[in-house]
Amino acid sequence: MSQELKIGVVGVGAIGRTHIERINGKLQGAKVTACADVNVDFGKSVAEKYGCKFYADGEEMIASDDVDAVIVTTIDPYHEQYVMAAIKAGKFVFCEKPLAPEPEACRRIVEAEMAGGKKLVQVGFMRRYDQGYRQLKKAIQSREYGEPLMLHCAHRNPAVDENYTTPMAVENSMIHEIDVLRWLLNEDFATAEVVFAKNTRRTHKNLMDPQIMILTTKSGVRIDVEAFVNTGHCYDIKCEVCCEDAILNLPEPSNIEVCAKAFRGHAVHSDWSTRFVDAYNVEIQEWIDATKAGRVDGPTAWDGYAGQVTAAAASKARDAQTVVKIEMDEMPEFYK
Ligand code: ISE
Repeated sequence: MSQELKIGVVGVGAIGRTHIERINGKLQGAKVTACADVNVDFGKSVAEKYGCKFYADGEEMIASDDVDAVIVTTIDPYHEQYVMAAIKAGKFVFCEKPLAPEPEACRRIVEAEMAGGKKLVQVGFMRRYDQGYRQLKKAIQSREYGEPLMLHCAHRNPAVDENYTTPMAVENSMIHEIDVLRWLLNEDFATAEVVFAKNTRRTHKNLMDPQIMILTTKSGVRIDVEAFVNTGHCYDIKCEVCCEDAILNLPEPSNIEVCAKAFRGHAVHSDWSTRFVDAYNVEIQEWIDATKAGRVDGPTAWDGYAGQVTAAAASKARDAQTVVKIEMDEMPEFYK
């Protein structure tokens, strides 16, 4: 396909709108031609702003000739419905993480995609497109520094609102580490555990913060991930990989160093949308290019399923305060 890819976006909340802006304003080879949202008045105002056609019914938009490919950015529980509609229409679909909140729903998507006989689904795990993580993966996979043995990671947000509860540390935040670490190390996890630190005074009654998730991979790599979502001061992502012959660290995003007022240092990010803005741009551009070439190059529906199986095990481990073994089906040939 050489002409512009016509994209339909289902769900025009914040992330949906930033994807529309990046596709229409920054990226090449595609245009958002339609959008859909259950909130009709708001959806219409977004469609008007970006000059695209509005549909109150997302499934109708997906089936229409107005769109060649679909982006799903609704709230998580509706992902399955629209991804399934895209598979039914035989259209490529990019779905923000998580593919679906429950592993069973992800599995249904996997089955539907395999039944259709063609990979169509990509999951929005944008960290795989961050230059720093890409450098780490290259260094690990080269084995120049020996085998990776253990990893120390941190996922720190400045603040979350009162709707963010204890399970979300795994399911909404550390799900990113679950995916990116599985991709970095190129293997699945064997066990999960989640322990609590002393609660920060900034948290509320429905959120234990910070938490530490401990994962082991099938080959025995040991990983700890700190989720501290009310640091009060920064958005900070760390990933230190201890290999046999070297310690590899995720680079800090670059920023000028300022020396002033008896202080020397550089600004740090305060939000994920700026920290990973380049990764999002690369992710969507690569998705557009692969879609036009008739391929899925990024995280697949199987990766979405594997992530949710791991997250469900970690949640179970947290609730029972024990170590949980991760049971996952064998990856089908279709995804290899
Ligand atoms: C949010 O939903 C994200 O996806 C961000 O990347 C993550 O850092 C944040 O903790 C989540 O709440």
